[in-house]
Amino acid sequence: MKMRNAGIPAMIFILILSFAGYASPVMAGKFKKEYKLTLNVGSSFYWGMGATKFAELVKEKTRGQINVKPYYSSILLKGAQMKSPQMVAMGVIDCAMESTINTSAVIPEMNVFHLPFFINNFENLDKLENGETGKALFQTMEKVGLKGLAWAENGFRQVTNSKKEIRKPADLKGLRIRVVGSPIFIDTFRQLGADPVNMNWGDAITAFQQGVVDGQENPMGILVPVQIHNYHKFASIWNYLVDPLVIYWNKKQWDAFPKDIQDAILSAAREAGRFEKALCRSGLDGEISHNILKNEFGHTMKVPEPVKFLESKGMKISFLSDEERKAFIDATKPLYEKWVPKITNEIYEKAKTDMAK
Ligand code: X2X
Repeated sequence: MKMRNAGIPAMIFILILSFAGYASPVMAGKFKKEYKLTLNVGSSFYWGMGATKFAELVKEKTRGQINVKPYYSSILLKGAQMKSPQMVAMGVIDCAMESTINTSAVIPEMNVFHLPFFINNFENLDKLENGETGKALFQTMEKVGLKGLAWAENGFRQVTNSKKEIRKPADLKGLRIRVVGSPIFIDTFRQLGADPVNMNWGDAITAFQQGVVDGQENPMGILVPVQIHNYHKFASIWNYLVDPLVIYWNKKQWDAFPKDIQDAILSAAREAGRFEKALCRSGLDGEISHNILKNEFGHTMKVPEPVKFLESKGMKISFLSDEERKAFIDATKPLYEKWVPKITNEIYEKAKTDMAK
């Protein structure tokens, strides 16, 4: 009898808590043992090092309460890199450090970064991420159940191949180029007369080894760690589009975290993003990123000058002149008609405004 009476106030207490939104496992101090983080590359890539850093910082800043475990090389997705945002939105995976390319199947607005020859340099990219465009993109993520925490970077993508130097669109004619399974990439390379083949990154490395494809496109932060010089002799530095990364979390889970935990994870994401960006930009932005790495993170790059490094391995690295780039810009311009509406005019205009600031 006594027991039953005691149960009623307890029930009411729990009900009140749940209506107030507090009845999450968090309340009882029961965080999950492990929060799974997905990313598409291995731990030796700069992006992979960024994910490792994020996990370390989260642990440190939450005083061991939150344990993020990076699952490298899309292992949780069996390599299906384009599925990461879906899986995080569904809560099958807790969080991600993922490329905007791999996010673009769910959030087509992310293709604002992948419009050929639109963004062109680090300065413009930073303006977009820190400006109205970045804000709008994070809002779009929330609509599909993802909480964007911070930007990081894969980088400006450059084309490499085993056959010939590429300086003009005609040089790409007929070349089999591995691209990610994202339609804007297929469109771009078809438009330039190449023969694009879409393939997950996990299969791509074997395809380079076996010569199944003639070429591919990826940023320096991938080309150096994957030792592209072992497969391809030619690289053209054309900065044709950029590939930022976003650190994001399942929104429902995120909203249930107490404020101090959210703040700690956010701060970890920003710091890891800053570190990882500097890794990817080092040797490509004068002394800026070298100094960030040295002064803020006590980190020295093993390969401080990526271009010189690849050249020392026998690659021919071609920098396109403005005029040469113009031929590629003109050739890919017609794609804007199809892709700007998918990105939405609103985001496209915001991006132009941010870059003009
Ligand atoms: O698949 C790629 O090319 C990579 C590793 O750059 C991405 O995940 C977008």
